[in-house]
Amino acid sequence: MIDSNISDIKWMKRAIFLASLGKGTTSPNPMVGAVILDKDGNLISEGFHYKSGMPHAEAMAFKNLKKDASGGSIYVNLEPCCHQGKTPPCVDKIISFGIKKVYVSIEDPDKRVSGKGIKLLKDAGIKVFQGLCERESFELNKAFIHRNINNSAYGVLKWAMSMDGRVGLKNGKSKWITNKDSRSLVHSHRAGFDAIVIGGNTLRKDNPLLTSRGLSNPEPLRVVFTKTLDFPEKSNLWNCNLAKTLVVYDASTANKKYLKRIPECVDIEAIPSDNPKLISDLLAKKGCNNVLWECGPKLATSAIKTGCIQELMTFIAPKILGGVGNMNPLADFEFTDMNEVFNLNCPEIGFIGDDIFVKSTFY
Ligand code: AOF
Ligand code: ZN
Repeated sequence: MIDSNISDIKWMKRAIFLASLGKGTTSPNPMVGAVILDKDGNLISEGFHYKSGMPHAEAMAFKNLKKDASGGSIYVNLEPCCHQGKTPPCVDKIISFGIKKVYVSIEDPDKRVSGKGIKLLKDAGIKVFQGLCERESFELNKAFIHRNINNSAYGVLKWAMSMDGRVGLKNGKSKWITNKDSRSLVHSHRAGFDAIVIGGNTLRKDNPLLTSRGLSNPEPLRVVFTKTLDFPEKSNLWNCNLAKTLVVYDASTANKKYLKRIPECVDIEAIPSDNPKLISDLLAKKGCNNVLWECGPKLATSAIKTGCIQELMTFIAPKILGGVGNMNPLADFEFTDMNEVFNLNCPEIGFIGDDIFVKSTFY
């Protein structure tokens, strides 16, 4: 049932805004916000979920109550939970505080909930209105939803290229293609991710920091995938004071004698092949909802082929690098017909100075 009253939309948008304050800290949990009105429609409390293990949005809102909520309404961007997890079920709180109307934007895909929370509310005689602002709510929690449905992390692949589609010169030089503001934007984007993945070649060639430069706390997990384990003794990724690092190696090809070069503070996991899907699945198990892939052409191409990538973040600079041998963002997919190529959707385009930013999706 959808109630599209203007003020209901306003309160749901407020709940979505509150939810977004948890960006970068809630994983593996979703971002959730809650707004409570009294029986006369006055705002009496609000709250949001900050971190797994801490109170859910509804619990925060009930904790912050300024007035009696009985006979009132609550607006939440995700179906209230009905399970005992790290925290008690929100449905019980909603019922015990005497709320009469619950506005839910979208269902919780977590199998412990998925529709059961809404049913319990209805069984308790509460009116439930579902579907307000669903598009915005889906967009906000698309990574949480993706991980719950696919048991794999939502992947975003990023690259910066010239007007002629090059990401570096033949000799590997690529600093810098895009302008300073685009590069700062990448740092702030990183803050919204649970992990950043690169391949061994990128580590050896660029020795990146892979941090948000302090914009998020904790910093995203830095993940480097290697087929050889042949890493240098010194690397920015080995500095665990900046952020955590995880090395994932292909056990079928790597030489384990190199393991001793990796400092003890770095986590290490083996996967049985070089299939990047195993990395996405492993990171989902570790509680990552979303992953930013900042890798070179080979790993990026196989990440796309194996379904690890749901979204592209492309920066285009007004430069021409030219040259047949200069670097492309991707390797060959060996398409032989235009019917085989990927057709993307393009929900966002913007300018950063004279660079262009394009967000596109595979769905
Ligand atoms: C809500 N409100 O604010 C959130 C919900 O381990 P727990 O107890 O934190 O439970 C995590 C699950 O609870 C998570 O997977 C999702 O289904 C739901 N998250 N539910 O009613 C909230 N964060
Ligand atoms: Zn809950």
